[in-house]
Parts: sequence; structure tokens; C-alpha cells
Amino acid sequence: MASKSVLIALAMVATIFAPTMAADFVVGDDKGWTLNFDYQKWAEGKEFHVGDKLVFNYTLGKHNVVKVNGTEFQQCSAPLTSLPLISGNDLIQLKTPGKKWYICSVGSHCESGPMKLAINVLPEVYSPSPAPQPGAAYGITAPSLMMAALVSLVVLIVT
Ligand SMILES: [Cu+2]
Repeated sequence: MASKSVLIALAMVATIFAPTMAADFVVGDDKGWTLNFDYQKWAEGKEFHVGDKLVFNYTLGKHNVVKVNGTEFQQCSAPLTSLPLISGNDLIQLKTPGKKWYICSVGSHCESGPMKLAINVLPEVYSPSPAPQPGAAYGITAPSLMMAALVSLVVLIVT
């Protein structure tokens, strides 16, 4: 009984204290990663941040996802050194800010699709305050608050 309550409390605390509002972007939404879709238009007006994830959905074997640089993007040429993602449900975590380019290197999909996506990744957002928090202070207060919340929750549930 008690262990179940602790698990529930932990889940609640984890939800409350999730440090950022990371988002998952399904590329192409319900169309997925496919031919005859305007990925530049799809990316327009969206804000991508460090910590967000891109999800490329496609039928296994039909397409792939290759991270390229700006020149390779323009020329639709995938470098031999980069391994394409091929799972059909490829997750890419945006780890650094700046411009990112992705193409499909199957056949001429990049040119004809055009299966190419360029995005600009913005720095990570710390919520709720837009001002950067001193890391140390944040690191000390958050865990103690978390413990207090956890303990009170467990006490409430168990008793
Ligand atoms: Cu393709």
C-alpha cells in the first residue's frame, strides 16, 4: 500500500518539477516525413528550442533522415560520414542552438519531394522566469523543495 502511494507521489513531484517545457514536434504533423510536403512552410512560425525533440514518422524502408550542413542541404547531398536514421520513427533531440538541416537521402527525394527541413534552434527556455537563474541557487533550492513536497505528499497519502 505504502509503496504505491510513494510511487504516485514521486510521479506527481516529477511532473511538478519538470525543469523545462520541452516539446515534441512531429515533422509534417499527421502527414509525417514524406514526398510532396512543404517542410519549410511547416517549420514557419514554430519555435524550436534546445531540449525539444523532432519526430520523423514514415514507412520503414521508404525514407530516411540525415543531418547535413547548410551546403549539403542546398545541394541535397548527404555526407558519407553521417549515418542516416532509418527506424521510421526517428527521434532527434535538439541539443544545441543554431541552424539545423535534415534531408531524406533516398533516391532523389531531397530534390523532388522536397524532403528537406531547415530549422533554427533557440536556446533552452527556463520557465517561468525569462531571466537566467543562477544555476547554483536553483540547484540547492529545487531538491529541498522537492523533498518537502514529497514528504508531505507521502504523509498525506499514507496516514
Ligand atoms: Cu524520402
